[in-house]
Amino acid sequence: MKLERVEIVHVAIPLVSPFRTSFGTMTTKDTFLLHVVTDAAEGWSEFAADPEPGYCSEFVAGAEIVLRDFLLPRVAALPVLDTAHLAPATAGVKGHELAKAALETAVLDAELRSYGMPLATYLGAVRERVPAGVSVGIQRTIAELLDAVEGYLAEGYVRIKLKIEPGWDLEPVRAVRERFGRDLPLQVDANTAYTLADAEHLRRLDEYGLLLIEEPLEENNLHAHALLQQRITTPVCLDESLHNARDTASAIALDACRVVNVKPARVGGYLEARRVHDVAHAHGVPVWCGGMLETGIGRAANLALAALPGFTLPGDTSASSRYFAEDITEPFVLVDGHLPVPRTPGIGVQPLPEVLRRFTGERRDLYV
Ligand code: OSB
Ligand code: MG
Repeated sequence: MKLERVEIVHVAIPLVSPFRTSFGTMTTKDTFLLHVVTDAAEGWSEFAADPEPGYCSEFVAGAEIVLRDFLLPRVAALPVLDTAHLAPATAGVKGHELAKAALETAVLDAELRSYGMPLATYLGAVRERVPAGVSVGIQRTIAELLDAVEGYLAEGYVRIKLKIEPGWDLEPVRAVRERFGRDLPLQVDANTAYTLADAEHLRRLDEYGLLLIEEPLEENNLHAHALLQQRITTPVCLDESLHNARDTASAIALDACRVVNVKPARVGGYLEARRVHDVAHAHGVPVWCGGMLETGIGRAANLALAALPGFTLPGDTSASSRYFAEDITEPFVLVDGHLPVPRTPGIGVQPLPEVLRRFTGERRDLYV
């Protein structure tokens, strides 16, 4: 393939309800889409992070500069454009996995469309549909939390994840268990809000039979997570701390995690995400697909990944309506607690032009 044009399309889409985590509150999905035009086909992707570096060090304005000044010039210099060459070509740019993932995914979408191959087929998917979990933000009161969880369960979600932070942990977990029972698949996500000094406190979650506790301690501190895992029986799951397959191998070897959250954006794209899956699966460590409140563009590709054999736990791959009154693609709709894996070429979806126009701020060519 030959690269002809790369365009950044800013989008701002209101969330149906504010999403509060230990690192902040989101009310709008405010990011950019990457639109890649080649001589063979076009591709789309979505930058997964936010305007502020609260979840990770990357952010919208920074990623644009990284793409424009460091990633695209290296990719444009390749004699042939194909997806497998992107990571080696951009390895000299340290970090910036989310920006790299956006570029790689848009090129992969174009490449697969040129072959007529769905992303699910390319990745090695073994499922036609994937079970949907839902990530429930920190609420103002326990009563509001119980209402929110009740609503999601009525819609059919098969697993609940509660966002937690110091002061909002034991109480909400106890209340949800009391109301919905021991059998509800339930897990928590702290987004790095605790320290090892909280180990005895976190141990009190053990009695609630949680599937896992996600990223309880500071990012990249595998040693501390391993020490915590020695003191609690709830399986530790890592999100922010795993940036590639090598980190995943180290974390498993150290017993710093017994479950892996795979977010393609966080590890630089779907090729590395598949390697993360492979490493964990080879060790018998269950994986599940995380989310970043994606629009239909990011969601479609995540669903393809979540159909791989090692994804044995429901992911944060919820329906479009959990996030948006109107998505920028055909919406993903929950059927019997599952979402369908797209089976048309590439990521399988495209922005709906009329809807995209309404949610688009600035459009800018990065490369012509
Ligand atoms: O830590 O998994 C996380 C959303 C934004 C940033 C980080 C996280 C999340 C979620 C929501 O938990 C997952 C989703 O529904 O997309
Ligand atoms: Mg997380």
